[in-house]
Amino acid sequence: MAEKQYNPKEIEQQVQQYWAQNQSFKATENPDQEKFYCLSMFPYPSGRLHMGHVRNYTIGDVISRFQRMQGKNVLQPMGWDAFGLPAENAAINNKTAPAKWTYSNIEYMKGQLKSLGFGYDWDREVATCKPDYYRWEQWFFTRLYEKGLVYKKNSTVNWDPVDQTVLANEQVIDGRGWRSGALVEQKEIPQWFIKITDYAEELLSDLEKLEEWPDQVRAMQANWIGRSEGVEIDFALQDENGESGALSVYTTRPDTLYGVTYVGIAAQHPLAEQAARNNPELAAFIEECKNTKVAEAELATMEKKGCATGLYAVHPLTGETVPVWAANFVLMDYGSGAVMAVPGHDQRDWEFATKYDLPIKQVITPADGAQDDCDLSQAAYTEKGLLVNSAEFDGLSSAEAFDKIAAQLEEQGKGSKKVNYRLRDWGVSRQRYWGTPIPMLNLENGESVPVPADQLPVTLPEDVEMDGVTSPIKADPEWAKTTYNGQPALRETDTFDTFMESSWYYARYACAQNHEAMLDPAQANHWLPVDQYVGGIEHAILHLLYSRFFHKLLRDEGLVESDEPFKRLLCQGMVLADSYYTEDAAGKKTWHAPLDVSTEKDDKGRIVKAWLTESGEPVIHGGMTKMSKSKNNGIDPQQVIDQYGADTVRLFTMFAAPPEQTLEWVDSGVEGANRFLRRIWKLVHDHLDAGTAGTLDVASLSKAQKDLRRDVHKTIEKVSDDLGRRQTFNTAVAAVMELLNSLQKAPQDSDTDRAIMREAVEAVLKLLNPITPHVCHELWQALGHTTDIEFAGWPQADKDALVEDEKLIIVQVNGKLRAKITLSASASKEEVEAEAMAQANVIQFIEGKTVRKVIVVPGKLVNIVAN
Ligand code: ANZ
Repeated sequence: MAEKQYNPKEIEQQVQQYWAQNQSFKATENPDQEKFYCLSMFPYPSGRLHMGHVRNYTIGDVISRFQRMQGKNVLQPMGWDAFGLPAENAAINNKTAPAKWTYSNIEYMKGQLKSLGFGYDWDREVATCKPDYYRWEQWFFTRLYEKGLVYKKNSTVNWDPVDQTVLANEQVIDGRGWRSGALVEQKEIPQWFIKITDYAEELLSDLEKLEEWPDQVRAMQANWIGRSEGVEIDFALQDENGESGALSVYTTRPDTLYGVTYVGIAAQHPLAEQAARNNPELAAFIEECKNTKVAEAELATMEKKGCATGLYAVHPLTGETVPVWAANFVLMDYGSGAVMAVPGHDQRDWEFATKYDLPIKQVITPADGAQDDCDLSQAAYTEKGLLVNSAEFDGLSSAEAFDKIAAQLEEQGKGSKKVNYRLRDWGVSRQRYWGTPIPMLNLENGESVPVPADQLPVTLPEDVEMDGVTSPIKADPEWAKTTYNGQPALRETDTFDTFMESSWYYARYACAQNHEAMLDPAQANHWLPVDQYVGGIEHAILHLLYSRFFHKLLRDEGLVESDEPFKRLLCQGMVLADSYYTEDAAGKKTWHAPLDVSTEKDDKGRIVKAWLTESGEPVIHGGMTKMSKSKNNGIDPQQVIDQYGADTVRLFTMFAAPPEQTLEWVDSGVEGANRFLRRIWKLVHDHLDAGTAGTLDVASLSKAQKDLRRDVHKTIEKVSDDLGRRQTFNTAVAAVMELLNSLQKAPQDSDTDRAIMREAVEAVLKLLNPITPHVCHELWQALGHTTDIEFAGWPQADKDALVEDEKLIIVQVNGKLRAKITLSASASKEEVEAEAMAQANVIQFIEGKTVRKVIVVPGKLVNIVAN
């Protein structure tokens, strides 16, 4: 007799041992079986799993197990995004080396993942900080260099003076470093770039192929790539000596060409720098701009500033001259670093012109004649419309004028149509230590060459001491020293952006143990593309774009055949929890951990009172907010696992919300999930105690038995759809919960009753197995099976069982419910109508009235219209 008490700790350990011994999740290529590659974004080994991880990985595991039960050959790997800044900071704080800290975190977190019962093929584990991983990244980079896809360029970077590192634009928040909070400075240093812009068009157009990605993510990527169609126009330049060269501008609105009243150039534009040589005011302005780099998003709102350069530009069509101004809202690295300013129709140009008293000229008028919308003394009119004050182009629409003006410029050799992308090349150099060393050598003659293949990998020393300021490989002058063809050379001491490692790990899993090559094309092509990718929406742009880019690079290197790495994408929502704080007299908030707080709730579950459990001091409820360090409202998954077991945690995370939505962590919900598992446990054991089950003879079932069986098969149908197509795991659980209510009430007296119950509990265990695999495995064995439920196949709904013999029909008189009747599903319209009209309550409500119309919706409803 099986153990009666549900003891998650014990069974989870046993089941996990079973999986390990049987290598249940080891994936081997098998050409005869349909493959399914399910991948969750790998974690940064920060120390402990957080609830976001738990949610992410539970979703991935549920999908994996579901697909395995569909008979597919499932690959679900796991690894570590192990390079990055936090390891350095932790190492400094804990006086240890980043490597040591990282490896011990990996070990701990791996144990946590195992204790959650995730079915990973651990033989394919990768840690990106290991040379056997990053060596291939280094090799690939040198390949890209040889293909001309890599270059070195001096460029202005966001410099965090505290972290001593370059920050990406998105790491600068309100002008400060995202981590340190320090005011970001501008600095020019040589950097390595990869030409992602060469792939801009394909990255954009292939978004269309990603039909199983959320629209929102595709839109975000398209926006980031930012394709625009415009015209590049040449303006001749004049200084006091007459003509001197030309200046090219990029515009998306050539229809406004006749409205140009000045030309704006970036402060870093060579012309501005040249003009500044004998113009101290301009020189000062350029200097000022150097220290305030603007993110593109701020261009619209920032204060416009500028300085006249003393140069004049000749309008390409009218021949008039307009002044050239250096302006802070013109970016050097977009288009040509210069704009034709049309203050009448561009708001930035308008603000600038208003400030510096430059002329504003109208050349577009609203197409619908609504002149009120167009008051250039108040703001620019930025809509498209009809041309005015534009010589022979007057009266044309903006769209027509776009083509005609472009054509005329082209004819005169003064311009041409051009497609521009907002996407910039990918700067991959970082000045930090804990990353992949960039495999380049700097020679004495100033040249840079890739590290020869036989000298790869360039290994990062792991046994180092961090002084908190300088990267150990920069601090040690010996590290960089080497030779190249007998000549002294210095290794590059910058490391790669960690997005490099996460851009191809999904492919490496296909052949993680391969020591001969980056990828084995046969294995890679067997598993790729990833069928299902699961991860946070915060990666909607950069990580996913870089991975898509890398995939195309891998393809062009002949390593993979597909065009895209991830077929279907699911972005899970955030995990929220209640937050609590106290406030001091100065308004400073102290956030308290939910664990330290007691609450009183009203009958709707709203918190009406909250206090610190220990001291009784009242605290303010800060609402449900994202679990975070700053609000101190993180709930440690480990604690919940220890208390309730992994299955409860998994069940709650899947049940509490649809996967894309935010999940509110509620203790009572966790308890509810645990209670549900106990009920299942009891149901199966009660069934076992009730005696042997007979064979099921579907032909001889009573109505009640048929009804119950129908419930079971309807549930199978619904859960299959919910876990597969819809990916609404919460409604799948709800359906099983509902079924359980009927099952608990069902009699188990006769052989047939027990046979139906047998079929039902087996179905329930299979349906729940993807979500709560430990308890299902255990109960499956308790039912006497010697097979592993994971490989027992998915239950199929019996179509015959789904057929309803009888239907409940609602009878309304003038739209109001007056009766309910149960009729054979095969009853004809006439029979239904007759039965409805015969109901006592119906007779009463139509008495004295004339029946005008009877509407019969078969199997559902009869509406009688009478007056
Ligand atoms: C004249 C004009 C008139 C413009 C008008 C707009 C409206 P997207 O769509 O983002 O490509 N621009 C061009 N290069 C720039 C730079 N380096 N820094 C800042 N702004 C720049 O935007 C293209 C438009 O952005 C261009 O079209 C140009 O302003 C501006 F009624 O030219 B437009």
